[in-house]
Amino acid sequence: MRIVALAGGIGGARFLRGLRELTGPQDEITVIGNTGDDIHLFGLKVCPDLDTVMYTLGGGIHEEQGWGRADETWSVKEELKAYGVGPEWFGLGDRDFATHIVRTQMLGAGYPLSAVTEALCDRWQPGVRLLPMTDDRVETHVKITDESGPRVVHFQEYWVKLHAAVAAEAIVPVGAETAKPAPGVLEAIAAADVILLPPSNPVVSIGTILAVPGIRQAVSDAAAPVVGLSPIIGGAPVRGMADKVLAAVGVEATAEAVALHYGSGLLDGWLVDTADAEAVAAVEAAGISCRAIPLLMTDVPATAEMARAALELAEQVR
Ligand code: GDP
Ligand code: FO1
Ligand code: CA
Repeated sequence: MRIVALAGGIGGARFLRGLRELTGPQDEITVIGNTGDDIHLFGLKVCPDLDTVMYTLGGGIHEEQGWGRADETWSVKEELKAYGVGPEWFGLGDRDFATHIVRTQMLGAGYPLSAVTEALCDRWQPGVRLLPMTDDRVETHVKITDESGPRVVHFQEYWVKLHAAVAAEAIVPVGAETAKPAPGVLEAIAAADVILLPPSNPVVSIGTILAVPGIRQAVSDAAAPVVGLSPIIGGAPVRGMADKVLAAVGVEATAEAVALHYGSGLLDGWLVDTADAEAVAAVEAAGISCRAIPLLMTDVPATAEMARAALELAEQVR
């Protein structure tokens, strides 16, 4: 089976680990990764969501943290601090730095991000084909108003430095409007037997991928059923601050509202947690097949069970 998944960082990566567990060598999983979180720091290109997927599936992730490398050390960060060179609020460890150095060197030599990602994955062997949504530069920015007045900050500054503590007034995927899908993205979507939307952030992960011209259309035009899993359980994100960026696009942080935000034009099926079973009828009334199952990714077997339910729902709506 040819499976395509659109993915952000932690939620996407953990779901993919369950999906990979469930599937076999005869299945082909193509992951279209969000690059709107990318940031240039210390002259290096950092791709948090691609790296989170690559490290998680490749066995190099810091499990508890969900991002960055296991067994990390911080000498470079300390040395940069001694020079007074920041930002200090973004934690790049020594092992992680090597990834960004290799990536930046290859980009500088003229390789597109998709080729660089493939080269990095040669080492990590994630067991999926990981494609960036685009080879073009896209950076999500967030409009806020704080004591210094109205301003726009990079998504990482909003998320990591400001902890999304101020309201997000607008989310702007800068560069998305002129970006082209990376090679293989539209082809994979068109050839898919099933398209999955993991429990990733609907605005700054999946929303950004869908904002690349051609991708949303390709997903809704695809012959394959499209099934999503709610990142919201019981009216709150399981982890992180997705409610803040949902508010910026006028969407309530509920499993039902996120389904309606994607809409029946995009989604054929939607899985909500058993805690949100009362949302099933409303989602189905909107023309999206819906089931309630446990959606907490507590371990790989529980996550594989979620993936199994998503593929089963895809069969039912096909
Ligand atoms: P990020 O890029 O690291 O923020 O990761 P994603 O965009 O892929 O996913 C973030 C979303 O994953 C958050 O909104 C969380 O609510 C959701 N999430 C994290 N863990 C779980 C889980 O165990 N179950 C569900 N349903 N959602 C989860
Ligand atoms: N998230 C944090 O909350 N603090 C950090 O210092 C941090 C560093 C970091 C370094 C590399 C990387 O790939 C990811 C990193 N993240 C960090 C996670 C990343 O910023 C995610 O994009 C956000 O958590 C939300 O998507
Ligand atoms: Ca992200």
